[in-house]
Amino acid sequence: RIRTGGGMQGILYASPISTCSRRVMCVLQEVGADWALKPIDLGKGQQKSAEMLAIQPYGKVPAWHGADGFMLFESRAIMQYAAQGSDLVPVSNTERAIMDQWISVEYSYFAPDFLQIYYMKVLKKVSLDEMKIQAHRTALEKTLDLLEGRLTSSGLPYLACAAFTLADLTYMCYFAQFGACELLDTLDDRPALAAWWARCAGRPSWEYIMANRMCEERIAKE
Ligand SMILES: N[C@@H](CCC(=O)N[C@@H](CS)C(=O)NCC(=O)O)C(=O)O
Repeated sequence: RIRTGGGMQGILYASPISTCSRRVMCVLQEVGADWALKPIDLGKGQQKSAEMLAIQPYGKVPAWHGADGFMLFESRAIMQYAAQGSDLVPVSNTERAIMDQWISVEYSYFAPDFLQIYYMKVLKKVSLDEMKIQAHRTALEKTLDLLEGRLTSSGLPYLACAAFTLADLTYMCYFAQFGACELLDTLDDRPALAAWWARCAGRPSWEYIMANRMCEERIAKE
């Protein structure tokens, strides 16, 4: 099988500092896509403009508009679309199934608990309630234990297989906020997960999308 990927060309409507946007920007960098950024200022409500609603009916970021006219919203769908045929998706059926399992865990269990903490501690769009934070933290720790257990029992550096895949990538935008969410101590007694996160965060794709120069270089010309 020939591994392709990277042939994508288009514009990503995104907020460079939003978690879901970072998921997609990281994939686009990983596969070497030819992409431009249309920055959407969430604080100014630009995600609710008529132009945005035409491409993302919920008025959220990110959304993809390909040079071929293909449009797509939902960060995980864009992530999967961009990664097709690339090294981010294992060729083996079982490895791919394990990748899908951890992506589903992220979406179904990890993100719902993590985001409640993030909304309270960082975005402040939900009023701070320490009891609720504790409950979400306890629930989140179950998933952190499962991730730690997976890495430890497999002896692998990444979640699905020996290579970095979407299973790892999909969590990165949230782990990057662990400091701001006062969750970094959860890694103290989970050494395999801490090492995994250091490995992921050191990827050139991630360092690039987190760097200030990224916006200047990627901004779409009007
Ligand atoms: N499930 C969606 C979530 C999109 C989402 O909630 N985006 C946030 C930024 S991470 C947003 O646009 N918030 C602004 C708003 O809701 O008005 C995805 O994965 O794309």
